[in-house]
Amino acid sequence: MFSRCMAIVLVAIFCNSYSVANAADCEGGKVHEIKMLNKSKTDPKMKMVFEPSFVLAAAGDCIKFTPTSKGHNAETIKKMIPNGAKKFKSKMNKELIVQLDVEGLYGIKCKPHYQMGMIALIQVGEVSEDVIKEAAKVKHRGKAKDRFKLLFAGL
Ligand SMILES: [Cu+2]
Repeated sequence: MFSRCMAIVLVAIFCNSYSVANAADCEGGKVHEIKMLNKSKTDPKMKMVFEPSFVLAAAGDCIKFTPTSKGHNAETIKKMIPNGAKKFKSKMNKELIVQLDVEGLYGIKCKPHYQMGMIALIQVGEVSEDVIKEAAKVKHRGKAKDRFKLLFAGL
């Protein structure tokens, strides 16, 4: 009886995680996880971060935003999204899986902590110098400014 219950529990866990991974219909694309954190795991002095804050993905890959810490969301930044791509926005403290089909650069922010520098950059596919220049031109406030500068310097 015990083992039968265990089996049911295991199947339930398996089915649950399977359906979550399947929820975005990633269709064979790779899933890249970005954690939303109060404190960086690699540099504890860094507060309010997406980790990793830069992701290189292929067209059709999915990004999974995980609310590891509470009090965060993830949403696209105006003018930092490729032409023809859909903007997206997660609810506070909720996981969001998005499939990115359009190549280019996506700027991401956490609404409550944008000024504190809680931003991320996602590159999908190859991007031209012009695309990088356009995205790098977007003005930012507070710590978001410095963190974007660092991310663009790495492209
Ligand atoms: Cu946040």
